[in-house]
Amino acid sequence: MTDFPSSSVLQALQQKIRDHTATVGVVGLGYVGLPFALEKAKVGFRVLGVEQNPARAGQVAQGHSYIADVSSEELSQVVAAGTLQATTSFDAIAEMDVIVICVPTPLTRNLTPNLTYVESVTREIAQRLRPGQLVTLESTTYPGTTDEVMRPMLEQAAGLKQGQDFFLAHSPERVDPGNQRYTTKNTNKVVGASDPQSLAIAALFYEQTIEHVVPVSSAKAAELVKVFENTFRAVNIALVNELAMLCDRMDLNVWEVLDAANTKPFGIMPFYPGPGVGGHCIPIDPHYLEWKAKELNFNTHFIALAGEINRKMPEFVREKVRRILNQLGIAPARSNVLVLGAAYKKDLGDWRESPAIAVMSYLLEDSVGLTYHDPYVPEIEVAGKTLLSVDLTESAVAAADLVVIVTDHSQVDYVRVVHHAKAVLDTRGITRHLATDSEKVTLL
Ligand code: SAJ
Repeated sequence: MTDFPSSSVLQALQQKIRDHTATVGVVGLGYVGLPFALEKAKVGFRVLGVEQNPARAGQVAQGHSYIADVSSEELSQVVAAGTLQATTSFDAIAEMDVIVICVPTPLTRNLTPNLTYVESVTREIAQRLRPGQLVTLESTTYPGTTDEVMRPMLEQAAGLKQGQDFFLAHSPERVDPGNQRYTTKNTNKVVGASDPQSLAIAALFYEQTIEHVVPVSSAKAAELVKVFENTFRAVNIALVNELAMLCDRMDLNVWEVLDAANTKPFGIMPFYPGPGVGGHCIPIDPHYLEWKAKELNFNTHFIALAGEINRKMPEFVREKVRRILNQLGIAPARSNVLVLGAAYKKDLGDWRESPAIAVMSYLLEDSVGLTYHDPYVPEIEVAGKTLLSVDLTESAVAAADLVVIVTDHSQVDYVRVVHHAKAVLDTRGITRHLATDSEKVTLL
């Protein structure tokens, strides 16, 4: 357990955290905030979610979950018990002993950080900040945000001092949407703060519901840990995407090469090519680090290159579609193409930043007769058009000149799809180990 230097403010907060009588505010009830709020409520903290979207706040108040990894049954239990409430107002911020910020950190159109959510929330908190509160930022951002952006706003508006009157830390979220094995509770949690009191109290707070907390020496270090983690993924995914494009020129099967490379018992980690990189993390977070590095006159070449390669993949898929249609003797404008998958990755329904949307937009540009099926995504917007997911029937598959697998949802029967299809482009390699009519299938 963490011991503290004597300070009544600190000791009072320490006690409330230890006996779970602290009131916890969670700002932003999305795929990070809602699971977090639920875990804190389940151990008895009184949790108040501040959610800008009134519909979402209403759904939480009804105990209805809109996040796949949060069960409505568990949510309604804590709502009924009164340990979790939701509001759209910041008025109750002053009542909160701990305030956890889980708001989006998107990019602007020219790939620079957009901290408007973080700044506006910090402004609301600063107006109500009082001695004895702990504020932690979970949103992924560039190193320096907590100390250089949030701290001055909080200290100046409230006339309070970090580490003495209030406490401030950064603890990056590590949610892997859809991951059944690693959850908010058992995923190691990094915590950093720029004064020892804030670090100690923040570590104690996270230790109440997370099995292993990893303290680091500053908020900046914690911010960099997270953007490094996502940069690691972006760069490795880009490496295999580039390999896929090279194998295409060398007439080699990139899946065979990767499957064989991954038999090496040490020193390698599996990554696979795909139609592009989606979600609200991997295509975005590394550019926060790139932007900060540029401020220090430092070029992060890997990040720029990885982003460039990953953003190229939807067009590579378009090229493969054109090539296959050409081999079939069908002009794109006279073709029917069925795209399987709209979500950015398998077994979930999130299609934000999904490469499937970029692929479908290219196919519409080529005047392809486009339909799509995604069991998790009933409707999408592509290039200003609303498309509805079609039922995955044998006739729908047979009617297509080409079926393009873009998201490899587990519940789809790919053997049946290939059996009834005329031709298949598999951008996820999902059919490579299945007993299918392989001469119909082109792998990315
Ligand atoms: N992808 C590939 N090839 C791969 C792996 C992924 O093309 O080998 C694609 C996916 O299809 C998806 C995108 O990249 O479109 C991102 O996939 P992801 O597996 O990184 O998943 P995210 O973005 O939902 O969640 C990630 C977390 N996932 C993992 O670590 C496995 C983790 O990086 C972060 O906790 C999370 O982002 C976040 O919130 O930052």
